[in-house]
Amino acid sequence: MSTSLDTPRVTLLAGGVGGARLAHGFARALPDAGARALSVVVNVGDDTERHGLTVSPDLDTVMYTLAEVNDEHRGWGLQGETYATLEQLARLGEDTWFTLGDKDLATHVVRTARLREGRRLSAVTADLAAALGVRARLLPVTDDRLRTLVDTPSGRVAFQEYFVRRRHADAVLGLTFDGAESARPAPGVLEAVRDADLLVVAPSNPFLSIEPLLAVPGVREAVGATAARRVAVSPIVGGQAIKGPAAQVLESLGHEVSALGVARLYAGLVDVMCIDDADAHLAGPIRDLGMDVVVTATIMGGAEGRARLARELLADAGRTGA
Ligand code: FO1
Repeated sequence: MSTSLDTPRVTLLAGGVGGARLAHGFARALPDAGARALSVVVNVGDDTERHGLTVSPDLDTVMYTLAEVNDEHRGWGLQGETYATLEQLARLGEDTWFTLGDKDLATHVVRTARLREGRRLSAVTADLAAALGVRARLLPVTDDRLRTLVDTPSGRVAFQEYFVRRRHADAVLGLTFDGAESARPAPGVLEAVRDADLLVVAPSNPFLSIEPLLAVPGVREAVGATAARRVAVSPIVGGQAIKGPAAQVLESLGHEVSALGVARLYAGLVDVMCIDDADAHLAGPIRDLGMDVVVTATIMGGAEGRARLARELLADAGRTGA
């Protein structure tokens, strides 16, 4: 393991908002949060096509948050958006249940144009992130097509149909990561996992955001093989999801809705569970699963709360010599 504690290498496995906020925390906490120090491997199972454009919501949420141009209130999209294009699209008969702002649309136009020129999603993402001033390395988990499909009581639907159009109100009976079996990790993904000193599973939805990442052949194995200290941050605090449908999804799929339920999912994959102070009483049962436990404030409010959580995780890794 490459270990210099002044310049630890951090790799974060991330979905949307929770992953983006913790990535922002590390970008602030690391002495030099450039591409060598911070890599964020991002889910693409939520990607969708709207109005002929390829939209990568989780990549964009992480990118905009790291660039500090995101809409903090919603967690996704850009600050100061306007919706003239969407209004006109509606007038022209398009279905506009997926809210795309005027400035956000520019990202999708550029991404789609470059993909059509034959460039890879990872290369296009790197260019977009650099253009917005993001210094960390932003990596889609794969350049290949991977789409999460959700089985609901009324049938199988595409991810954004479930999440946005149906407001994640359906019970989730099962998930398919379409394309995962034949997907290859994007360039840099396996290396980022292998070469990390600290590997963090973000407080993202374990089933909707993290599973599709791990479903790409080679990624779970790389997490298993890395010498990094591996930490998962619970997205469940006090029996509730910090954001989004994590609680309903855990329940629908028969898991306990608690930080302990999350720890059971990640047992064997990570060395440490990071849980909120509100769940301190679960530390014992989580340790019994064979994991170390970090108990701290995990609800990341503003930039300082995110950086504090990141520093706490770095300190834990430092204490254990990672
Ligand atoms: N989330 C919503 O709840 N409603 C939307 O209309 C919506 C549009 C949208 C557009 C671009 C983008 O990057 C994200 C967007 N999101 C929207 C968020 C997104 O659906 C979810 O955050 C993720 O896919 C779940 O991680």
